[in-house]
Amino acid sequence: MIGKIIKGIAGFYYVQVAEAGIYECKAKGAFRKEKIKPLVGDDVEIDVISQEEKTGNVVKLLPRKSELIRPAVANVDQALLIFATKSPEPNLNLLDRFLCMMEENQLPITICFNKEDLADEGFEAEMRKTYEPAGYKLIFTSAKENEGMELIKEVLKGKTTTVAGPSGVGKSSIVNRLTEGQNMETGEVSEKIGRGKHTTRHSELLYIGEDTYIMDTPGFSSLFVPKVEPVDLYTLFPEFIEPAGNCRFTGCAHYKEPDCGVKEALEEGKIAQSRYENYIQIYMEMVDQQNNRYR
Ligand SMILES: Nc1nc2c(ncn2[C@@H]2O[C@H](COP(=O)(O)OP(=O)(O)OP(=O)(O)O)[C@@H](O)[C@H]2O)c(=O)[nH]1
Ligand SMILES: [Mg+2]
Ligand SMILES: [Zn+2]
Repeated sequence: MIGKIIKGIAGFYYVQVAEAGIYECKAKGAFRKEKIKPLVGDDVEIDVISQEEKTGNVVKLLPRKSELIRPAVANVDQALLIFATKSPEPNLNLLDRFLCMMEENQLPITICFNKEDLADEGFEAEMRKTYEPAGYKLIFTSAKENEGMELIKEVLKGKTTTVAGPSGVGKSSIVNRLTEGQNMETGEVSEKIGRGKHTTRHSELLYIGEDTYIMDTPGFSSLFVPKVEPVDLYTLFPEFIEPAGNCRFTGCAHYKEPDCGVKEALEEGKIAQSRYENYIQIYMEMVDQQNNRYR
């Protein structure tokens, strides 16, 4: 039988088979030897062990349309990147790194700022000014007050979407609003550390409506660095690409070079200051890492 992994916990994979329901499966020995770890979202072939107890073995992994390492999910069509307007304070450097990672994986992205009920005046306008030039769709929501859920539903319709974002921003709270009933655990934001208590520990695929699925994922916030070469980093910042065509030097790092189209766009306000600064910071890290490699 063919099914989809909707959850993986402690060596067990929960496989949804269309009409038949959910089977608790282990990955079979031979299959494990290939060292490919099944991911939530994977389409798999299973052998049923017991029809009564709904148990089986995962025996084959079907080809993946897409895969992400963090969060570890397969076959998603797009990402919903969720940050909070406050509590935890949005870290735009981290946000830009998430965006780079999604761009690298060629996943369409929508940015959602949740906890709109806590937002400072002017926050929305500032974020629109920062991220709309890159072509990202922005949604402002409050899971608490059930605001903006229709906007999210529009984006999700007919697709499989993974949520991503730091802990405590309200990913599970939003997923709960969208799924009504199949409740995900949510956790208080710790007063002391200002982030969630990592309540979501396993990714889970949930059904929302016809052909429409969402994956709730655990929050994470380590500062990952893209895999591209430093000279290509700007290609992960969509609004840098056109201006970079005006740079005098090929291989321009858009840093100290004269006659740089990206810096001109920055001065003209077509690129946001924070986007440029985060680009430079990530660029420097990548160069440092490369130097360390050859040392
Ligand atoms: N004020 C306010 N609080 C919210 C909102 N959405 C969620 N919260 C609260 O924020 C806290 C964290 O929410 P979760 O949904 O658990 O956050 P998460 O992103 O799933 O966190 P992890 O699972 O740790 O990654 C909970 O106390 C929620 O009640 C909102 O729109 N406004
Ligand atoms: Mg959660
Ligand atoms: Zn340049």
